[in-house]
Amino acid sequence: MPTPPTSEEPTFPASFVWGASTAAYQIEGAAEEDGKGQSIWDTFVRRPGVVLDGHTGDIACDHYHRFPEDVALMRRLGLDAYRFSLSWPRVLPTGEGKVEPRGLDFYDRLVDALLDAGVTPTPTLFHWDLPQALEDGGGWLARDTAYRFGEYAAVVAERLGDRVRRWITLNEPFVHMSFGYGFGVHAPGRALLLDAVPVAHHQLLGHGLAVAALRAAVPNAEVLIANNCSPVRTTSRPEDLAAAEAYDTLHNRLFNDPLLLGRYPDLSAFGVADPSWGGVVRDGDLEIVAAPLDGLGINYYNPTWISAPSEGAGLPFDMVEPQEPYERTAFGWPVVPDGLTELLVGLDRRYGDALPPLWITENGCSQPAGLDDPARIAYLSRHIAAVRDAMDQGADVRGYFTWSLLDNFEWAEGYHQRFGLVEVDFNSPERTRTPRASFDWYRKFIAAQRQAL
Ligand code: GBH
Repeated sequence: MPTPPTSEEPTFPASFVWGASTAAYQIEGAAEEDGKGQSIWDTFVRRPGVVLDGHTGDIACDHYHRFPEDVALMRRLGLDAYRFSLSWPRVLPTGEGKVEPRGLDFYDRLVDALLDAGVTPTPTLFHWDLPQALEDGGGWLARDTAYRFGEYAAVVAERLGDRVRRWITLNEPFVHMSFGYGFGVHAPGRALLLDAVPVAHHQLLGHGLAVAALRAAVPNAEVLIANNCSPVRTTSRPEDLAAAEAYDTLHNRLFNDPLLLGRYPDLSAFGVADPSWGGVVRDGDLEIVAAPLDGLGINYYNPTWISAPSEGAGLPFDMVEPQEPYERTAFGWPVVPDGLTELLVGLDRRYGDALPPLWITENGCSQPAGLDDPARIAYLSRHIAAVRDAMDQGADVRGYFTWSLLDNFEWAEGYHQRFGLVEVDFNSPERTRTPRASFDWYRKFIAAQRQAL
């Protein structure tokens, strides 16, 4: 049984930002409209067997055509901010060179509609839909892609920077590296295992180049990155502790250390002994990667349980199931709100003065279809309380964006997992939207926060 939400919700500072998140490929649809180029997801979903039931994002929520309805929902919800992503191939069909003005016009209209509704637009530049033309040149395994990303950031900032101040460069570079290039379960579908590690550096280099482009084009730009971070849990056996440390290095520190400390963690547990990773990390790169950030975005879903590697494991750890009988989401993910407190406080302890303000850029859960979703309400309430606990223990957290505003294309799961505050009927041509009970709960929660001030 889900824990019911407490009647007394915690109070947050007046400036705390309440938001919701989505991503371009997961909601926009209009995959071939207005000159948009192909992304790696447009091509990946056509491979047999990679997405459940062969679902694609061709139409998705049809947000490209129906965004005014979605902005009206956000206004009703009383959101302070909306995190969405831009489709790189909509703006630059081949990833570089010729700009598609109709693609930029779409984001221009969206930004204006949001501002009109009193919702702060908070765009992410890259949420996994790389232009296919760049993948054909090596994708994020190629250093050049980082430079193309910096140029794309400049194009977008030039157009939207008069109205958009807060930006997010990348979404979850760890997940893109591991699911996309390591295991091949996401686009571009490459299963390179540890040979995927250069993808981490090239994304981070692209991030740093984008930070510079945004600061050059946008007065008082505030730049964040959204990292998927997971607290690591294990037993007290020394071999388990060593495995947990290796996992923490790959999942969390490989991204946070270079961004915040300007150096990579020791990767010798992964057979990478040379600090330049065989020439991937060049002189001067880390200064670009470590450009000061205005905030660190955290996407939190659950902790990861690790034990010492079993015989023949290709990695220095095993991912295991927790022993405790946690409540599970419809996806089967364990519900562990105190993992979020542990994560935020842990970052504060680990990075100290080097840590910029924190933002929860994603947190939410998949629940069964239907409008009555008490388990989602309980999930949100408990995780928001966990953020408050972390703040009470010293973490500087400035905002919370729930994943997601709408049911959407959940990557390899297609439309089978539902994360929305708003239900979307993917069988109706109108993609009818209906707010769930959790929508109402969040609306009242946000209103109560304002009243409490
Ligand atoms: C995010 O990724 C994405 O940014 C977003 O696009 C996506 O829709 C959303 O989350 C929901 O999936 O094996 O049980 O320990 C989340 C990355 C990676 C988080 C897998 C949870 C494993 C759960 N996820 N992870 S479990």
